[in-house]
Amino acid sequence: MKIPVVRNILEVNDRIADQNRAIFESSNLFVINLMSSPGAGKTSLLEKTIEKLKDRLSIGVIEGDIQCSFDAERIAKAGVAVTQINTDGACHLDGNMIREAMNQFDLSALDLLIVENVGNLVCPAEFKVGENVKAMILSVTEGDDKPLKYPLMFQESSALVINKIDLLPYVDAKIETIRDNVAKLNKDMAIFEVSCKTGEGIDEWIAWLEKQVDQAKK
Ligand SMILES: Nc1nc2c(ncn2[C@@H]2O[C@H](COP(=O)(O)OP(=O)(O)O)[C@@H](O)[C@H]2O)c(=O)[nH]1
Ligand SMILES: [Mg+2]
Repeated sequence: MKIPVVRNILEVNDRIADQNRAIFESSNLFVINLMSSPGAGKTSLLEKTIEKLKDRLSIGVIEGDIQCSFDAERIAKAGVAVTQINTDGACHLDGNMIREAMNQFDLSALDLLIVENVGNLVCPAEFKVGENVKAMILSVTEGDDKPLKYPLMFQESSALVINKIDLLPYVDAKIETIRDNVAKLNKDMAIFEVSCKTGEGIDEWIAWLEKQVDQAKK
């Protein structure tokens, strides 16, 4: 009995996400859905991304959290429009929540909308929200086996940002092992090695993101 119910929820969500997608497209707006486990560095990467891109692109951010608005406050400080969604216990964002939040922006004035999903390496990968692409972060402190343990997110995402490389000397994770494991799941994944702390590797990520936005606008 439960399986059809789950499938139903995903189908309804897909329909709403497709409607969101159509609205974003009519506003000529590129949307990225950023996912990771809690603490991998989503908000830190957003802060760096905003710093580098806000003079070139008009950026909006939707922050998803179970509760509180700490991340939205950090993003507001970075100087772009932000809306917070509190999921009240739900472990992912869905199309409906995004529909509510996107109405808070003047979408036609934006070039890039970044959705920071709820910190979770499983559920967010199952729910489309109307994004052009999904991207994810894995920090080196989480271990190099995570692609094989949580394959769906790695399969669904177009880009992987390996964060906290400044900590590599202190952890057992190996970048090569992460890359080998990802290659077994998603050969097309763009992979970036970065440190949001030192700024290393951020420019390559920015170049990829800018290219995605440009290509979508053509
Ligand atoms: N050493 C180090 N710490 C980082 C890096 N990126 C983020 N952090 C720290 O990791 C913690 C979680 O980061 P945050 O951006 O809030 O992660 P989120 O929960 O995925 O949004 C914070 O204390 C950050 O300062 C990094 O590249 N290196
Ligand atoms: Mg965050």
